[in-house]
This record gives sequence, C-alpha cells and structure tokens, in this order.
Amino acid sequence: MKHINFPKDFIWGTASSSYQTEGAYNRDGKGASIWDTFCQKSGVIADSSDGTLACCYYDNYEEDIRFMADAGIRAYRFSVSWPRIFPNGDDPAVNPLGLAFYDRVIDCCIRYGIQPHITLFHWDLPQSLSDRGGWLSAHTIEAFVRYAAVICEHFSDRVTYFSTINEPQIITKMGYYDGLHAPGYRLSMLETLDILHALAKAHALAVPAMRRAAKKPVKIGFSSTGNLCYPCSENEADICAARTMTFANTKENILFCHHIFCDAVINGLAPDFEALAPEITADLKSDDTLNFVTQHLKNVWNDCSELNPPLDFLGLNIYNGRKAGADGFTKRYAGFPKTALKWPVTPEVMNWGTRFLYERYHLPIFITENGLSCNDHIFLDGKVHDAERIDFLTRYLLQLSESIKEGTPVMGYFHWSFTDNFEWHSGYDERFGLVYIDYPTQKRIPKDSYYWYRNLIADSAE
Ligand code: PNW
Repeated sequence: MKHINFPKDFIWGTASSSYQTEGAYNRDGKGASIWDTFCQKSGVIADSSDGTLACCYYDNYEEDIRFMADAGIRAYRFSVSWPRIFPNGDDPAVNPLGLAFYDRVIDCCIRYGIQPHITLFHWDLPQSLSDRGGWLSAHTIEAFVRYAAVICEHFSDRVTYFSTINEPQIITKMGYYDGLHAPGYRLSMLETLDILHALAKAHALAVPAMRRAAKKPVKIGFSSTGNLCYPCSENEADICAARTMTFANTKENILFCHHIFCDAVINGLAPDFEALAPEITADLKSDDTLNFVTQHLKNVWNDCSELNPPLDFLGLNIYNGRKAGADGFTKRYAGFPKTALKWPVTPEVMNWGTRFLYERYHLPIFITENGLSCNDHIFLDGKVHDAERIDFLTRYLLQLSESIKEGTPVMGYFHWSFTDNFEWHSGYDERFGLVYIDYPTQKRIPKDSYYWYRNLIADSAE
C-alpha cells in the first residue's frame, strides 16, 4: 500500500494571481493592463465577464488569508499587478498606493504566520507598454527590470521568495499565437518564439537587478509549464521514451514545452535549431525558406549563455500529461477521467514530471500550481461537496510523495487555487478553488476539499 507521506518541513501552500482575484481594476491609481483591455472585446471571454470585480480580493484579502491560516496553510503565492505599481509600466515615480496595498497583504500574511511568495508577472502587462511595442521592445524589458528591482527592494525585508514570470510558455502560446489570451495576437510560430526569447531576457536581466536591490538575501525562481509525459511501465525503455517525448522538438511541442525556455535560462543552452527549424518552417504562413528560419533562430537566440543567472528554485505548474512508452503515445480509453475543462486526470505526471525536470535542471522544485476545475455546486445543506477535487488531490499528492521518496527535492506544493476566481477566457464558470465564491454576494464558502486539505496538513505535521 502506498501512503501520502511528506517530510515534516514540507511547505503546504496555495496560489492565486492579481488579475484573477483582485478586482478594483481602477482603484488607487492603478493603470490598465492588457487583460483589462482584452476582456472588453466581444466574444473573447466565455461568459462575457472580466476581472473588474473578480473576487473583490482588494477589499477581502484579510478574510481569505484568515481562511488560509485556519487550514494550517503555511505559504501563499500571489502576484503583484505591475500597473498598480507603475500605471503605465515605466512611470518616473512609483504609485505609493499600489505598494501600500501589497504592504497590507504581506503584513496580513505575516500576522497569520503565512509565508508570502511573490510572483512579479502573472500576465497583466501594462497596456501602455504593450501599445509601445510590448515584449518585442527593449524598452518593455528595461521597464520590467526596474519594476522587479523596485518590488524586491520594497518587500524583501518581509518576503524571501520571488518568482519573475509565471508560465512564459502559456503567455506566448495563448497570448501571441492562439490569440485566446491577452493581447490576443496571432503571430507565426517563429515570431512567437521571439516573444519567448524576450521573456527569457527580461527574466535574466531582472534576476541580478533583484539581488542587488534586495535588503536581505532572497530566493529567486520562475514558474514553468509545458508538455510532460509519463511512462506506460517502469521498464527502462519506456521511461527513456517518456523522457524523450517530454523534451521533443516536434511542432506540437514547440510552444508548449518546458525545455526551450528552461534550457536557456537555467542551463544557458540555445534551442536545437536544426531540429526546430523544419518544424517551424512547416508552420509559416509565408514562403520563407528553411535557411531563413534557421538563421533567424540563430540570430535571436545567440545570447543564451548569458541568460542563465543562478536561480534558487524552479517552480512547476503541473496539471496533466501524456502516457508514453517505447511504442509511442498511449491512446486514452473512452471515458477516461477528465476535469470540467476536459483536462485529463493523469496523476503520474506529478511523479515523473518532477523527476525528469530535476534530472535536467538540478534545481530544488516547488509545485507552484496544481489543481482542477470541477462542477462545484452549493447543495441544499449549504455546503459544496467537491468529492472530485478530493479524489484528484489524493491521487496527485500520492504520486508527488513517490517522487520525493525517490529523492527529488520538492520543497512545497501550492494548490491552484485558494478561492474560485476569474479563469481567463473561460470566465467565472470554471471553479478551481478550495473555497467557493458566491459572486453576487462575494460570500466565501469552504468546500469539502478545503477541510480535506486542512486535515492533510495537520496529519503531515505529526
Ligand atoms: C495556469 N494548458 O494557466 C495559470 O497560471 C493560472 O493563472 C490558471 O488559472 C491555471 O493554470 C488554470 O488554468 C494554464 O492549456 C493555462 O495546459 C492553460 C494550460 C496550463 C496552464
């Protein structure tokens, strides 16, 4: 029998992001982000909603943090909204009211014994910077580095853990290629990779600037996501195949893989141009040649050996993966378990994903996101019986504990998310929280999974 068994000092946490929870979209001098603007376009958000109110967390943060503390949660990962600090992204002076809000949040965490983990960029790019060239402009990169240093200088007396960017892979794929996320562009795969490179550069320049600005030593990382494969058996050949397919340079993997970004910013390695170029050429809308693509990639990614300042941890956002082996991918049977978003339930990725990524990057790991949307309803007894979430958590955490037993240094787990929130282009219909939000009243109702998580944390401490 396998047991969920975690080290006593394992950090049990929960995660959220600014645009998805805060609301108060124009309060206290905040500028517009690309998400404020994007949501106003018709047809882009499933329920035509936006984040102008979201969870009203701007006013309710204390209630949420108190609920976290009541569950024994030790760490809280949240993001700072860049346009609250610099309304246009690069204003000459910081907005003191923006800093004051996060001062309140952080002081509240500390009062309740919760360790704050700050993410600098969880997708809400100041609209003004986007209008002036966005990530492809050196100016945006400079502005990010300055913003990162200001945040580190101001909060490092109370905060140790900082992440630069959340999921560069989803930013580029969904924001600049599929157009499903802000700013809604549909660039070519080649151009999208230029944006990915710009994010790598912004990260790489921000890290030393943050360390210089910090008042106390800080721990810096970022959160990566992407395709993961797990083996169909424990035979060496199948494990090997799953590893290879995780880091494949095939067309379907290019914009949703861990390794292009991580190889550059952790290992200082350029992408495999020869493998990528033909796949990208096949995707081009123009008749550019293979030569052109190869040369372009080489020009853009020529600085990888300078993109890897030392990091303290690697954040992994893990939701699902594919079963693979020496014979290729395993087709999922009809009726395979899926979450409300139709994401397959594949707990084994927690075990193998963390192992494969540790083998390649050798950094201590935090699971900075994992969770699911399911059909949560308030029942007649006024409770939310989310058995599906408890089942999911049990399976995924069991697999995570297996990886730790095998020696993978996983330091903590941040459940996505603490409360229900604005799920990007899916709007409010998708509910990822341990705590239900009744949006019309903004009432918080802990789901059964909240109590399950509380018991798990208590049991793990024994
Ligand atoms: C993450 N995929 O995004 C984000 O960091 C969160 O803000 C978000 O709410 C959460 O996951 C749930 O969606 C992802 O298509 C979006 O595999 C899409 C994917 C993965 C992560």
